[in-house]
Amino acid sequence: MDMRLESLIFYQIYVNSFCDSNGDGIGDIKGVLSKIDYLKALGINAVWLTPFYKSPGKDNGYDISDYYSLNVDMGTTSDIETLIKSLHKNGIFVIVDLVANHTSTAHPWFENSRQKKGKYKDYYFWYKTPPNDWKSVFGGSAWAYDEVRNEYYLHSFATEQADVNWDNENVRKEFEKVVDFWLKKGADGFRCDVLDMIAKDFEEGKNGNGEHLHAYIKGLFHRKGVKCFTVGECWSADINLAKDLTHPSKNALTTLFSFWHLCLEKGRFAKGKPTLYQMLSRLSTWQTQTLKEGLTPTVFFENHDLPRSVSRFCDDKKYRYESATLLGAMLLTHYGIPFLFQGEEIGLTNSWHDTIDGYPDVESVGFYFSKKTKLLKGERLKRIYFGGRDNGRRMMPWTEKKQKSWLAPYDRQREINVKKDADSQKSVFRFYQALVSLRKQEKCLTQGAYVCTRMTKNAYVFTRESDGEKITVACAFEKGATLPEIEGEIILSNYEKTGSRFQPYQVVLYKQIL
Ligand code: TEU
Ligand code: CA
Repeated sequence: MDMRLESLIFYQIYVNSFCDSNGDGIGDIKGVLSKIDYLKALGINAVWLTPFYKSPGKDNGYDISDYYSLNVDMGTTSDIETLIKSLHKNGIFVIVDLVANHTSTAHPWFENSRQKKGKYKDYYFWYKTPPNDWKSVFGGSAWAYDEVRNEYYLHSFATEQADVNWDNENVRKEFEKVVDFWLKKGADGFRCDVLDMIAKDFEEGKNGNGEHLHAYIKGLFHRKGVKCFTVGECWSADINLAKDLTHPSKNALTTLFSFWHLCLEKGRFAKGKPTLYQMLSRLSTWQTQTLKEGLTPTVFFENHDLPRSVSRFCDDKKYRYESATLLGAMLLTHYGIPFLFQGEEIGLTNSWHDTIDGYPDVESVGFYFSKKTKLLKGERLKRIYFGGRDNGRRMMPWTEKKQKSWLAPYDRQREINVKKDADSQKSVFRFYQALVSLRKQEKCLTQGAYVCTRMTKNAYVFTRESDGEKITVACAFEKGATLPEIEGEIILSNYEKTGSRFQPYQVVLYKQIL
């Protein structure tokens, strides 16, 4: 298997909603197994599987009650072993989710801890009274009272997700065991959930990014005999943190997810829509900064926590095909490791639902009820429709037929589904296929220098160059743009005709032998 960093093209599988093999309405491991041909047709060579571990499901599997076994809905240990083997056989590298900042309160560690049993006593953060006013990401105080122990514990997310105490050596050892276990099962690495939050600094009032962060990560992944790919989810990452955690000399992470280019509003439910220009100009700055520092960045626009990029940054009605293919080109021609998210390759859009029942995510529900007196119902639903996490979590629409599902299906499933896309003249999937194969073929796209030559309110142009070859990627935003002549032969475009006047969301790739 070709495991060189620069050749990786990831596809994130939200297992709960990718493919349901037994018709119970929940995606599962056997479902993923049945879609390997689809992944191969797309051409990706690595997958990230979201949590499939035992969990009460208060935060869709990110509240784990046993790191070593599968949730019954997901399948069995033998299913995951078979899946990893089959993916490997097909040349696909596999990373699994490692949720190390918190466990479910249903985890036996928490049960033992609330009873102050043995070594578990200090596995979590316990206080007689809350020591600060930290807030939970999902709303309200981050401190909850536990009757059994008669103390408060920290939960940065849902009340049922208690933060574990990484300052405790035994906790660190527990996670080393978890890492070893999944590597032994064949996983090639980990996507590490909110990894910047594992090191707290109570004195400085920082619920994350504490002074021991680097040491904890290095201790976890750079032990004797451990060698794996790691990507840390770090919402707080700036270039300094990225340097500290992902520079090869630092022996910490392979790469991280920085959200700077995606955090353009004041919170996910804020009013208004960011522009493609805002997003891409930050992406461009991040490219230049990371390249200069010798880091390997990730490139992504969607995941299971984000709304659909076509709806968020572009036009999901009149120009849906053009928008989706333009974003695809941005994903696959930049420097770094691209992470595609399921459904992005067919241009899935946000989904409208008339009641909050259509958006059961804990974060959306929290927003909906907490703003009851401040915003009208229609406005609250509109905000959730634009920014909510359920947009990425609905069952992958393989055909127009709506199946039984744990979450209401995409509202436009009849119009946007895998089969329809394949049958269509303008197939987003086929454009992605072309991009993926181009990325595999053209060394300059993976290893070449990145130079931004134009970034205006209406257009973006950049080049990738190495070994006497240059690819120029030019695109226009929502209004179209007139661009100066670009040298080279056109190798890909999402419009039939290309002149100096670019149409809305037009993207063109030019290749030049120098
Ligand atoms: O996400 C981290 C996280 O903080 C996001 O959920 C986001 O910042 C939040 O929605 C703010 O608007 C990870 C997982 O990807 C997510 O699914 C989990 O809910 C969360 O951690 C807790 O494990
Ligand atoms: Ca199922």
